[in-house]
Amino acid sequence: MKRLPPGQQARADFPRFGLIAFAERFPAAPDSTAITLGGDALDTVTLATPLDKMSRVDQHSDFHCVTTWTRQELHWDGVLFSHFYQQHVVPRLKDGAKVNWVLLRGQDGYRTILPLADMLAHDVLLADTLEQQPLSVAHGAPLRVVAPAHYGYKQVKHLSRIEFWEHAPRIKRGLFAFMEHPRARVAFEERGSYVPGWLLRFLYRPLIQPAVARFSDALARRQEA
Ligand SMILES: Nc1nc2c(c(=O)[nH]1)N[C@H]1C(S)=C(S)[C@@H](COP(=O)(O)O)O[C@H]1N2
Ligand SMILES: [Mo]
Repeated sequence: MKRLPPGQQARADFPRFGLIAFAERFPAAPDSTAITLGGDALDTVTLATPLDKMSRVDQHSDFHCVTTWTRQELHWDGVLFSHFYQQHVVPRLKDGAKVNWVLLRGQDGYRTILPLADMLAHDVLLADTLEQQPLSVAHGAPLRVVAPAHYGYKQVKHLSRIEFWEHAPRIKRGLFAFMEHPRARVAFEERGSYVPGWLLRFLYRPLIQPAVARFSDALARRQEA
C-alpha cells in the first residue's frame, strides 16, 4: 500500500460526502453537460457540450477528504482542465485580461476557488466517468473537478459554472472561515486557515460518521421519491 499523506486514514468505500448543508441539495439537471464561463476575464458564455471532441484521459488517483478519510485508487475519465482552458478559455480572454483565480460552482450552489496555476496542473481533470461508468448523482453528475493534490472540498461536483478572475473572489463563510484554505494542498496539510492542519484533524474526525450517514440517507430518500 502507498503511504498516506499526513493525517489521512484509508477507508474501503467511497461515501457521498460534503458539508452537512449540502446533503439535501441535488443537481437540478444531472444530465446537462452545459458549462457557463464567467468572471472578469471574459464575457459570460454558456457552452452546451464543451467536452465533445476533446481528447480524453484516464487517471487512477487517491481521493483525500479534509476530514481525514482517504479512498485510494479511484479510476476517473475525462478531459484535462489545462486542455479545456487552452481550448475554451484562452481564445475568449479579453485583451490584457489577467487570470489568477478560478471560481468553481456546482449545480447545488456549492462553490470554491483555486489558483489558476493549481488548476493547470497535469493531474487536474474535468471528469464525467468513475470506474468506467457515467458519474452518479452521488459522485457529481454530470461533471466534476478531480484535483488529487487538493482536498476533496476543492473537487466540485455537479460542475456548472467556471469563473476566471484577476483577484480572488471572496467566499463568505463567516464563523466557518477557518474551514477554507485558498489552495488546500494535501501534501502540506492545508486543511484550513488560522488553525494548523494537524489540529483540524482531531476536530474533523468525529464529524465523518454523522456526515456519511446524513449524505447517504438524503440520497436514499431522493431515490425513493
Ligand atoms: N457540488 C458539490 N461539490 C462538492 C461538495 C458538495 O457538497 N457539493 N462537497 C465536497 C467535499 S467536502 C468532498 S469530500 C467531496 C466528496 O465527494 P464524493 O461525494 O464524491 O465523495 O466533494 C466535494 N465537492
Ligand atoms: Mo470533504
